[in-house]
Amino acid sequence: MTEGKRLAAEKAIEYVEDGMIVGVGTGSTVAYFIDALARIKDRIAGTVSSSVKSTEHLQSYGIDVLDLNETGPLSIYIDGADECDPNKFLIKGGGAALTREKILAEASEKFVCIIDPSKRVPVLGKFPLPIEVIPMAQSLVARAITKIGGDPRLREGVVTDNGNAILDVHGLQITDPLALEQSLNQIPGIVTVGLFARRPADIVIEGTEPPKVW
Ligand code: ABF
Repeated sequence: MTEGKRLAAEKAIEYVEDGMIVGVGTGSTVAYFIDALARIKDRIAGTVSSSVKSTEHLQSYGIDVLDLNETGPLSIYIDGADECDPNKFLIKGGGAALTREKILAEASEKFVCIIDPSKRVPVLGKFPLPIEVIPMAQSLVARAITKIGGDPRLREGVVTDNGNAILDVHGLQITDPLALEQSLNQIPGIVTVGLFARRPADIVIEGTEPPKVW
């Protein structure tokens, strides 16, 4: 599993061009990418990070972490996923960084998703769907999720970088990821839904030997 993550992460370096400001996701696959990025850090103009964890990792190498409000749109965003379907629709949020990850994906021209092969699924939903919620709305959102057949469970002991909570929703049949993302987005109290269908990945790199790019 980790070999697959490393292979995908190292292949993603090929998409980093001189002078780029690179959007950087979160998770163990991205950690391999940050390690590889450090080896070419003098070629890039800096990064924008999706979490405190990635920021600390980048800064440990002396890589500049910039403010998205200063950089404007990004050429490239590199991030992992928990699940990826044939349409490059993703479930993300296992790392509790889904809100800033979705912001960076939105801001980026090219979203390159790096995964080990185990993340590829025919249909999304085996991985419980992470949803970031405003703490006061935890119960309200949980009731709404239950009404649509989901089994929402609070991710104990986790507060996101934005000070919010995470509900992990089990048991959803996600036959139409785009429709589900759009309907959940309407529920007051939901900050971010861990479905990336409105803005899917542009390129997927699977950590096989050699890596599969599609
Ligand atoms: C983050 O990385 C999350 O969105 C996703 O849940 C997680 C995948 O973690 P890993 O790369 O450690 O499998 O982008």
